[in-house]
Amino acid sequence: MKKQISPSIMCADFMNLKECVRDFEDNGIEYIHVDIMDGHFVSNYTLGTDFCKILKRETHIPIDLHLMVEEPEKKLDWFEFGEGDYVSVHYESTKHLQRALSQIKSRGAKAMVALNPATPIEVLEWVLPDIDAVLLMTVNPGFAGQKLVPQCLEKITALRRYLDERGYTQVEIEVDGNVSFENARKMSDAGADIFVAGTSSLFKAGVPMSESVKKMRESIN
Ligand code: S6P
Ligand code: MG
Repeated sequence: MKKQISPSIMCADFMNLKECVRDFEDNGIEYIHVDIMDGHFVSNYTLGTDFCKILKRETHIPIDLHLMVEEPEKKLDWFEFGEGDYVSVHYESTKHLQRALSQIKSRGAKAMVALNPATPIEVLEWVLPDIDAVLLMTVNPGFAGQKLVPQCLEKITALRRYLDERGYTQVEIEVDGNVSFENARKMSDAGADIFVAGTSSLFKAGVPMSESVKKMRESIN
């Protein structure tokens, strides 16, 4: 599977978002990771519905919507997404995971389950037919700038094996949290396919995006 980059736009300079999106386009960025937090599932607020709407008008790059909200199945309709976009819901956030995943698929988007570092991969067993990808959190969700939870590297390897053994070789693995150039290489070797790039890599003041993207591609390929 082709290794892809999904920059976390909550790490961008909000005063220069337009420029940032042009930079993504010029550098062949595959997805834009949009973190949505509700202050309950995680103790923070970030971006919201209007932001997604504007972003979808501004660029052709598909969005990678990461919903860190309670009961996402009741809120999916609030967001604009469709064909080509990825949408992830947390296993820990809903009693109706399968319903949420079907709702995402019915709109033509790719459905992902997100797992916190402490959540076992085995919870995926009965939703495997409903998913296109798994988002493995490699930090506890809520904030940028945290340190990798080290056992998550082994979890990537275990997840790849788990999916392959069950015949789900096409299901991709996305990693999110402290995806530095160094960690990205290890994550890629372990089997990750999509890399959420935040403050640890692409968003460093004074470093041109083209340089960081090149470095990231070298790390993951
Ligand atoms: C965290 C959120 C992430 C962060 C990203 C930041 O809850 O889901 O997408 O924005 O992890 O990257 P970094 O490199 O600062 O950890
Ligand atoms: Mg995220």
